[in-house]
Amino acid sequence: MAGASSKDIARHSTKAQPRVLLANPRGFCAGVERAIDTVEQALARFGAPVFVRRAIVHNRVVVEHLERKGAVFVAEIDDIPEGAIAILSAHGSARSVKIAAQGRQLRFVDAICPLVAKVHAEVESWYRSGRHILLIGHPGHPEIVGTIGQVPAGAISVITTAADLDGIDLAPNSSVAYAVQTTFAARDAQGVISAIKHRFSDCAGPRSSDICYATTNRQAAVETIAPQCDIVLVAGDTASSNARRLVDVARAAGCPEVYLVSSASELPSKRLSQADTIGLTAAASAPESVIAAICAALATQNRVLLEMTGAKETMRFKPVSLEALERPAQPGSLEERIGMVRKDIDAVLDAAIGTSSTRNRRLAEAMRYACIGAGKRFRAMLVIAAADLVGGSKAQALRIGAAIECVHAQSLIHDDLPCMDNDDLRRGRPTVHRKFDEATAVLAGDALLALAFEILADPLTHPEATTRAELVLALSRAVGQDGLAGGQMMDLYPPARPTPQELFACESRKTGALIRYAVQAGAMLGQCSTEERERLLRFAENLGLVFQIRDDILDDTGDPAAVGKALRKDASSGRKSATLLMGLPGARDEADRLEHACQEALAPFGPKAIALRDLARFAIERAH
Ligand code: GRG
Repeated sequence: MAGASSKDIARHSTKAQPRVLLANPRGFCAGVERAIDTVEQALARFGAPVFVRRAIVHNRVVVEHLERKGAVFVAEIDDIPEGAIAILSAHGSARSVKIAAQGRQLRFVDAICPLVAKVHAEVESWYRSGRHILLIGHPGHPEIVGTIGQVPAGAISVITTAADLDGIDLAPNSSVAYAVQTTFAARDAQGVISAIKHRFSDCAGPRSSDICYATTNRQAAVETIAPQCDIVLVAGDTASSNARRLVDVARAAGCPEVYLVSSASELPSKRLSQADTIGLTAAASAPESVIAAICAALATQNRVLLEMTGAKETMRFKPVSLEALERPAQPGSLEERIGMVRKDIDAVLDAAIGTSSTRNRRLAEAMRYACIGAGKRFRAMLVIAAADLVGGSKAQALRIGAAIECVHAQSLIHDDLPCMDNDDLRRGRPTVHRKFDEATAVLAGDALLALAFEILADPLTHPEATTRAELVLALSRAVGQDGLAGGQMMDLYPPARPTPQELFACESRKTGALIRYAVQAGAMLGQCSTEERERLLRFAENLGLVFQIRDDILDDTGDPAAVGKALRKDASSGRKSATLLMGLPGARDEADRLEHACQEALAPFGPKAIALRDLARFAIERAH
């Protein structure tokens, strides 16, 4: 705390009502929100305990809140039981930490702030280009320890002030680069960077500042209010570097008395009661609950709370994927089989899109983005399982599966367009029109649809022209007026009060048609009796409906991070879904009934139908 005097406070005592100036922005940043969300999502999906190496963010209130939910905070990887679920903190971790986590067979994800990850990438690239790195930061801080740990020992020297350069034993013509701790004081960093540039003529630096937007904005905001304040309160933890920097900045800007408080119970009540103007800011790791409690305490002193204007923050980071926390697939399990099929399907699609230099690169890129590397590959799995049941060729089934995935990708691209569902996120990443643009999205969809038919009509898919023609004919029907396009129209323009039958007629086309086609096409590759073919079609009809009802249930109850797209849209958009029409319990009962019908249709096939049976179970149990 800086030396304050009651005289200073008296300077403002003529004002009518004592004030609190609320610095803006303050509190949580996008990286902190993402890290906390990672722990909470992991707890919600996998249950306690979820181990976290080090404080996920430097705030005791946050840590205790997560502990109550079942998070266990540990100092080192060795403190975590083998095979457990673990999360690495937002400050970033040295490579050796990840190697240790792999050694203990942990299922772990890294909640590193993407802006710290950017510094890691810069440091690594400068190391590779032969530069010595001067890292401006506070020695021993976890972010600095993590950044140093990206490159071999000795490749980085940490400095905090310009004077520290005196201890660096490098000739002035050495090739160097500098990086900065993301929570360093912006003004202090400038001085050190100038000194580095003055000393070394060959000095590289980051293209944009390493100091993060949240640090910069919070420091600027407190700097603006501090000169008008008798006291500045910084909500935050003593372990938090960005909190301590806010204290430094407030003091440097002329506030005589600055307090770092981790909760309302630490407020210096007596000093506050003597102050006219109090400033309040909060570190990027300080939760809103603490800020609100401090405001409430200040409001009881008959103070007027004034919200100051400041930079608007719109930064949001993609959630950390929790896929790595899933239990490793057991050999021969559905998950393992899906994993293998995914690689094969991606390879067929990649080759089919091709790399011809005479074609439009952007179009090919958008096509690849839409159909490779994501998606459950449920429909492709169905073709392979159905073909296997009737003794068909796996290679042929794979090509048909790839063709179906092209149509599926096209339907998702178009479904996401602003003229339809207007979605920004699909499969956990920006939709095609968001990543590229609308025209590219429409054309990528068109080209994928054409590619689907090209794959089917290619003799590589089937040597018999009649089978190829049947495959093409059946797919045309599955996508046209009686299939996806017709079903989508029914979905977009439903009757005012649809009956469940009308809803199922829509879903049977929109979603069911492609699922039916997958089973039908797989069955075309081998031998089966008419009765068996009918059973397979009955299975597929019920499966298509289960799949869509599960989709409706997920829209109502699912986890958007797991599903990878915006949820709860059905109710707000007025879309008629199974849960809306039948209620959640009714939709669940209907899905159970349909799954039972699926299993019944397969019963006479016995163990041969295990793969199809697994897929029906998956359709009803899936969380994404
Ligand atoms: C194909 C000519 C043609 C037109 C398309 C836009 C449209 C017309 C139809 C919409 C079809 C649609 C998006 C139906 C929803 C089907 C559904 C449940 C999709 C989600 O499938 P998943 O969960 O997705 O298998 P992943 O990402 O795992 O592949």
